[in-house]
Amino acid sequence: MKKIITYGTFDLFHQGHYNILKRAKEYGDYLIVGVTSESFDLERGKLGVRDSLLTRIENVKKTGFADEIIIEEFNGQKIQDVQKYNIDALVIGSDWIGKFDYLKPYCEVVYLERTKNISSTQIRLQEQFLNVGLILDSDNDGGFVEESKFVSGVHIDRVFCEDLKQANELKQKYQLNEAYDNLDEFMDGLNAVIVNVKTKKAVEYIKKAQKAGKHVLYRFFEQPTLKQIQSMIDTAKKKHLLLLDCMVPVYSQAFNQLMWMVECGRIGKVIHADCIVSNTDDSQLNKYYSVLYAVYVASRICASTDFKYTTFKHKFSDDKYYLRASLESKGVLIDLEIGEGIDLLPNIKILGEEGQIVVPNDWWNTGYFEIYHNGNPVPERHCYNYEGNGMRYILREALIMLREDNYETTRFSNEYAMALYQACKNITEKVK
Ligand code: C2G
Repeated sequence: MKKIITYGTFDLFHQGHYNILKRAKEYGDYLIVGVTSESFDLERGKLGVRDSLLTRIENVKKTGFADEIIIEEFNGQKIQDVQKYNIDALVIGSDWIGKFDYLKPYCEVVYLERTKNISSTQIRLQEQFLNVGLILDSDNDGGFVEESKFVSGVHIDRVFCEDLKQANELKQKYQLNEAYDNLDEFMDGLNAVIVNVKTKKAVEYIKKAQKAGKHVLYRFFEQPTLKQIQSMIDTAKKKHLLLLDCMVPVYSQAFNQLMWMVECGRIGKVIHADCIVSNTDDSQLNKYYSVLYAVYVASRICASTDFKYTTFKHKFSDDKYYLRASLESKGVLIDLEIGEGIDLLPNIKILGEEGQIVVPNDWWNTGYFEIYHNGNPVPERHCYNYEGNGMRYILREALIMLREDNYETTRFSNEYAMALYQACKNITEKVK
């Protein structure tokens, strides 16, 4: 009996998938189909997958070609599968030519012509598409252009800058289609705008974009007034527009898995946490996010935004300071240390009754953490393949929200956001 194996995500099942399964089955007597798990797709950078694993399996099953369906969960599994299931040939579409030649010592590797003019990406694009413009005031795009390339359905088309010369330089640098210094012309034809400006003008840009009916993703550098934020939220609600603060940890898979482990009691009841953030020129953070990220961590660990505070600030100069805040809520004490313009060694340590979690280095952009269980000096190591600077996860969230006609993300509701902004204000104002 000739045993064949083939793999795929099989998202939004289409004719191309049907054809390859049919031909793979015809190539032998027994066909095993490996369907990719959600975490494996995330890890290999396939972020736009729409259907659940069960739906994708169900669709493969319905074709009647698969004698057996397995789940592909990690890199290198193909070698294990070929040996485990005694496979004679791997059959896969021609878009993978050469990529699986490493399996040739184990089985025959066959690349079959891909079905033309159809793909899951194409179907996704027809359904939801964000044509985005960038508003910048420096040569730093926050990584959005590079990150958008990983999210099908998001296209960054153009850039606006008050200074046309700089706009043109940015257009060149990021290989965009157009450069503008006129905001109305810039917004014409876009459905979303990313505001990544360092000055207080950010709020003005967001308001203008909302007035023109655009969805807005923003990165602040300094906190606007709570009244300004509330007014932006109200407009977004009224006009059914997205308004997303680009807070990486809110959307990062690795960071959320870490917090879910805390929530489900992996280290017992939490007693204390240290969270250190450092914002220097070369870090991706800024004054706004270093405080906000730290407070966000505190709110996740305590499951509360209602804190008692004590704060301490040491100023090195006008733009360099060491800020320390102790926040207490629900019997949990969180010590935040924030270095603005100075180097601190960033990390998070969470102490529970039954163990500790340690996230070394730039925890807001991490894929790695350790869990120490009481009495065991060897940590449980968790490693997630976290790629890029996290913005791709925010762009993906924006698409999902639009698709579901949902203008308030459950991960970061307006009420929750306002409470955090208030907490940030409390900390920074107390120590002015
Ligand atoms: N395919 C095809 N024609 C298309 C689209 C897809 O023949 N128009 C084939 C692909 O070449 C692949 C299979 O259908 O053999 C599944 O495609 P995807 O769902 O896109 O999965 P893919 O990302 O190619 O994963 O480990 C996973 C595998 O490497 C393949």
